[in-house]
Amino acid sequence: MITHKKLPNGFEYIEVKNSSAEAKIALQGAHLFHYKRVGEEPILWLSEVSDFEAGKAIRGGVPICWPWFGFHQDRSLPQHGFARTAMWDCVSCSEADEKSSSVILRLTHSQGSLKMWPYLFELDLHLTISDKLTMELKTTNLDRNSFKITQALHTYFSLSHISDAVIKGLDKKPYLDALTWKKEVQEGDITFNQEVDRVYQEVDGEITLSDKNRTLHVRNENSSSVVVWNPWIEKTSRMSAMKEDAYEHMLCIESANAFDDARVVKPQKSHTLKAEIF
Ligand code: TA6
Repeated sequence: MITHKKLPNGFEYIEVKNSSAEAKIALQGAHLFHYKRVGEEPILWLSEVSDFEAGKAIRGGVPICWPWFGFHQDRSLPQHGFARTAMWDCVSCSEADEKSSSVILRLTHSQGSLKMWPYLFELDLHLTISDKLTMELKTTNLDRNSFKITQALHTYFSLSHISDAVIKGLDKKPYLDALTWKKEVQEGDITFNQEVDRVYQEVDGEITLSDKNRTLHVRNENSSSVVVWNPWIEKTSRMSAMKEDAYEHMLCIESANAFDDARVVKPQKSHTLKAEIF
């Protein structure tokens, strides 16, 4: 069952329920803020103090960072682009069968977007909700000129506890440490006992995230970069819409086209960043 809903403040979202999973997606930012398989704890982390307000990004779930990841040269422009606070249109909602539902949301250029980024575009997020979560972010260039994008499906995973978390699949991968801006190489599995903010490059295989209760798999397509982020204690205390212990139960593993993995999209051409979580 797929239902359009509104919070008391008018904030709109789509609720999906089928026999394998449930999900909630805000029209603002095409922001998936809840995904849970039947009989399991939620897979996505959502801040208990997140905003659900026009113009403010939801803290948690899967924010869409587009058409730039991170800071823009012009610091007056929003970190992680404008797509996550823009209003998207619902193009289609359908149920393949009782186990799988599909939702497609679309963002196109506007007067507001052209002031920040001078290109004509169409951006679709296609979500397939079943016992596997599939996210396909398709950028189509409607402009006469090519444009370059960086982007991320900025997924916040929910954890039993950060001290239980182990990431596998990035051994020997180069990464840019965003805390020092130095290039490093990963040795072995990733575990957490301090702030981590890294952009892994040359990623070409499956990644797993294990905690006390489960192992999740992340598989990306048309992407060779993955961001791993946990703000730990001090950064969490400076973050918006996060309780001081939030870092203990969230970890971001972001399917990206970031830094060296930026993509140029030619006129009338498309690029689709795909992530599967299962
Ligand atoms: O993806 C990691 C990161 O770039 C961190 O540096 C941190 O800033 C995080 O994103 C959250 O950014 P936000 O703009 O949502 O507060």
